[in-house]
Amino acid sequence: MAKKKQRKPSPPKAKGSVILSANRHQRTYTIADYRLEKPDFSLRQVRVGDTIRYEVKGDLSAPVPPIRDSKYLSKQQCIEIYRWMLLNRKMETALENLYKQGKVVGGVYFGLGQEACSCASAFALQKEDWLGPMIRNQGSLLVRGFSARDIMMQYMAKAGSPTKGRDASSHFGDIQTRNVVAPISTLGDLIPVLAGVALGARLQGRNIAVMTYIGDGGQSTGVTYEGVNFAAVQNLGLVLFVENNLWGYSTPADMQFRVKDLAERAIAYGIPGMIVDGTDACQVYDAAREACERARRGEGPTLIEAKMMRMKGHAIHDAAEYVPKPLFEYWRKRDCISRFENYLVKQKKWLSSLDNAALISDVERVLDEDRDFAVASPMPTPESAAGGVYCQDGCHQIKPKYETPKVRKGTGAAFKQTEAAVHFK
Ligand SMILES: Cc1ncc(C[n+]2csc(CCOP(=O)(O)OP(=O)(O)O)c2C)c(N)n1
Ligand SMILES: [Mg+2]
Repeated sequence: MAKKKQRKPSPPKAKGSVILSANRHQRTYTIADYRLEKPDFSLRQVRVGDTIRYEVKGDLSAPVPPIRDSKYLSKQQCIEIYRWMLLNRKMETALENLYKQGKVVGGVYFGLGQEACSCASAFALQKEDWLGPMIRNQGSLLVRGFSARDIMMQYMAKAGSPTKGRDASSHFGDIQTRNVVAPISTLGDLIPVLAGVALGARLQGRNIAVMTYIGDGGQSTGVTYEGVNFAAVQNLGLVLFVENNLWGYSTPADMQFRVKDLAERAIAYGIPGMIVDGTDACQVYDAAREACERARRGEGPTLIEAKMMRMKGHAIHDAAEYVPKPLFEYWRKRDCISRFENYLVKQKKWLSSLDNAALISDVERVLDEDRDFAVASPMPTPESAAGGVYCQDGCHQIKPKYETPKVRKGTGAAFKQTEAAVHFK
């Protein structure tokens, strides 16, 4: 019998996060880390009697890192991103005030401290790409073409809002022109949906970038794994931002996962993973741009972990008392807007103090106009509840499966309704 020829083991192929070592007994993977500072502290739970609180352990005194120069952004583009970030923040402040005035119908979620991540990531998308934002990515929506007016009307459930008053928070998108999938509250579910959008484009003969986000908490869900794995296996152009803002509701990231950095998850998916400082717009943009380019070349998904801090509670009802105060102080010094402002005005001198002041007051003017318009605009009529959310008037006739209750005159029900009508007048 002919002796089987012993095959030499082939060197491992570069796949995903790239195997460096060809040593048969050990593999080495790389995770690109764009950060100029690597915060070194952890949070632990301390029980005192019946109460639980969190303590920070580590060095919180490090100096604030500079902004990393972008490999791609021009001076004009940097100023444009800065403007989106300002609009993002000021719009959320306006929403907070509207909520306190009782004008917002549902809750309000804030992306305070995360504006660089939302705005600079969406800035890397091209027209034919798709976006699937989560609740904190209102900046991404602004960059993608929604106005502050749209968003404020949405929160007040106004007739002229993107969902015509049918949803009173962030569940809106635009699948006609802006290529925006509405946020899905079930954490992780946007990932397979966006992967499906990329697959759809592929079937039409195009490779596009599809960008979405997941939090440090939400990335633990099973559907996150299923969605990213599907995109990886199918080589779909998913650009996944894992927004590690250190908290998922009141659970600190240190109690949510065991890996050092969430970007390491990329190794298990067999895709490239990278880490950026989520408070540095240039780092966020560069990583997003490179991931989008890979996607458009048909080279598959990228996982980008953006490290930052949720600077408010989970939503407006949450005062975030459980967050140790020194942590807020540490991240407040790293505020993405004031650092970018400093970079543009003082370091690069791309924006004079005068031009900066003019830019800020222009953003405020736009916001004031949009807020006044949104507040003055009407609520939807009750009859309109039977209409569609996405279809243009007349493009679909969606027949309601229910009807407005008809009350017979002279019955107790009619009496109660009249009373109610008088009461609410
Ligand atoms: C599958 C699923 N489980 C739980 C929730 C409830 N929930 C909504 S937001 C949230 C915390 C999310 O934390 P994280 O993913 O870190 O995002 P962040 O709020 O920090 O942006 C939870 C548990 C949900 N919406 N979906
Ligand atoms: Mg979080």
